[in-house]
Amino acid sequence: MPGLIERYRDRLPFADGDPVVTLGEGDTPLVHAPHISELVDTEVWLKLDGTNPTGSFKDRGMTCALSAAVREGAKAVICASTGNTAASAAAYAARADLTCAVIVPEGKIAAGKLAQALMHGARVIALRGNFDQALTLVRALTDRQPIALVNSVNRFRLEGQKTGAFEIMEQLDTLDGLCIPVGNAGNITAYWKGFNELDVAPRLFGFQAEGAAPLVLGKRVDQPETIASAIRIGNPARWEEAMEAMTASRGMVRAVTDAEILAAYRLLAAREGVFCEPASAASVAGLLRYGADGARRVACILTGHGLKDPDTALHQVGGVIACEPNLSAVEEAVLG
Ligand code: AN7
Repeated sequence: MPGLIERYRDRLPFADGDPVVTLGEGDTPLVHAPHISELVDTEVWLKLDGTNPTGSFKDRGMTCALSAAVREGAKAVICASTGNTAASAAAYAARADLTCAVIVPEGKIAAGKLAQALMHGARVIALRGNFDQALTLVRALTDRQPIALVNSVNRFRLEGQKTGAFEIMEQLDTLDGLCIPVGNAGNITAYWKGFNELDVAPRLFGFQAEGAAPLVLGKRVDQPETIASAIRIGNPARWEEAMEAMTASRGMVRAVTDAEILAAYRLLAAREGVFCEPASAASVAGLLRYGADGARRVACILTGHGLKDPDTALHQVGGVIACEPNLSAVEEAVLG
């Protein structure tokens, strides 16, 4: 399957012959979730966007952001990130032979994402501050330096991410509701754009972590906290657009606790066979807590892969069973 720009060129701001930086992103599985469907008495589908090349939905936007950067003659790109954007920017920059710097909150990003950004050759800067401070600083820096900003304030990111809506509607004829985690609020804004372009209007149910829920509270959170490090964001860049999308679609933005996020995270892995990261599980946690509100067919966006953060996973589950290398010991270990 070709990458997103080639597949959707007629709906993306790229002409034939423009440079394309791709890793074959998109075309991710949309799978039915029988167990969760039964729990909420609604038909529930899971969009496995963690199966993108670098393990998150960010690749949809990054193919467009990096392709546009190359077209504009940029030599370097930069982003602030809670993890996934950094890994994705680093990979696509490596592919395009551009220099990349990423600014992440010190000690608050998952091991898998640090490993990716470093392996792809990015300059990784650990800020003694949070994501919101990092984003403010990179915005100021890119005003001074000729470096392309590839956070979702970059419009090409949203153009790429709207393709998630296209893919869902190619597979399902109708959709009543979309459950989606909200951090910097770029993805929910992009989905709404995608649905609008198709003339469909599922209700958008956005979910934030309780300790990082500025849209729910209606005010900035100066010290956001949540186990879901990807959405540990207190001042979303796409605040107004996201609120408009939820209002226009007759949706809602609501909060889920870390305990609810972790319960959904375990349930998805143990009952549906889907290992996503904690932030992604916020979409399912919200659906389980608040119900589908009359929507009969719902899709949950599972934005990132569980392998990003093995530390959080290993804290959630029982340990391994040590065993001597002989048959009776193995038999006992296996049968319990
Ligand atoms: C798995 O990587 O902000 O509401 O710097 O990694 O569009 O911000 C990540 C966000 C949801 C929220 N799920 O999306 C970053 C970053 C996962 C994420 C979100 C993120 P937005």
